[in-house]
Amino acid sequence: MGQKGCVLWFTGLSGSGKSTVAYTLEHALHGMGKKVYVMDGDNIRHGLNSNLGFSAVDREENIRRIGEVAKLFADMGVITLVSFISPYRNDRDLARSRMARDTDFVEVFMKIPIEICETRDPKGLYKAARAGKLKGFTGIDDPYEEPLNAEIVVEAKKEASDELEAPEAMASTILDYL
Ligand code: GGZ
Repeated sequence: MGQKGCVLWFTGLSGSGKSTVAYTLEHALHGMGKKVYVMDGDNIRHGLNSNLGFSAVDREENIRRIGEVAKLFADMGVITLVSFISPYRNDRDLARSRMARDTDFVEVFMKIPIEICETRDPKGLYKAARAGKLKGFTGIDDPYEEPLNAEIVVEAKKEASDELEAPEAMASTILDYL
């Protein structure tokens, strides 16, 4: 019997750690001999979706295409980790509804306060958004609709000293669920 595919759909603000946790999880699953793939901005927004920006319409189309590709991967038996802000509840629900009947769709909400995401700000995007140089940035002047029924909610640790261990700890919480 081949492996059964599924979709783990990470959603959360820029800087919430979606891709970091997804790649940590990929590494762990790979070590267990699983077929696993991460879809994120680097391999999708630069390729398949390079004609899309960040308007509401483009974000919707971005997520729609990603959902369709994730479905194909899952149909092939791949554990598919999807890492995009995916700010609209309706778009995430639509992706979920498109999966085959026997495909598990696990929504993982990276519930990290914007203050923490903003402190990380590796690309200086929050800073630019606060300065009004970048318009329509999620969480600043563009909406993020929190999931109401995510299968997994990942929250930030209170102590700063836990910061380093966080991705591994978060990934293992998700592994336990799986
Ligand atoms: C949000 C933006 C924007 C705007 C560029 N709003 O931290 P990053 O850089 O690597 O992650 C963000 C990424 C978001 O792309 P997604 O495809 O995940 O978004 S969505 O699901 O809403 O379609 C950020 C960068 O692109 N970025 N402009 N205006 N994030």
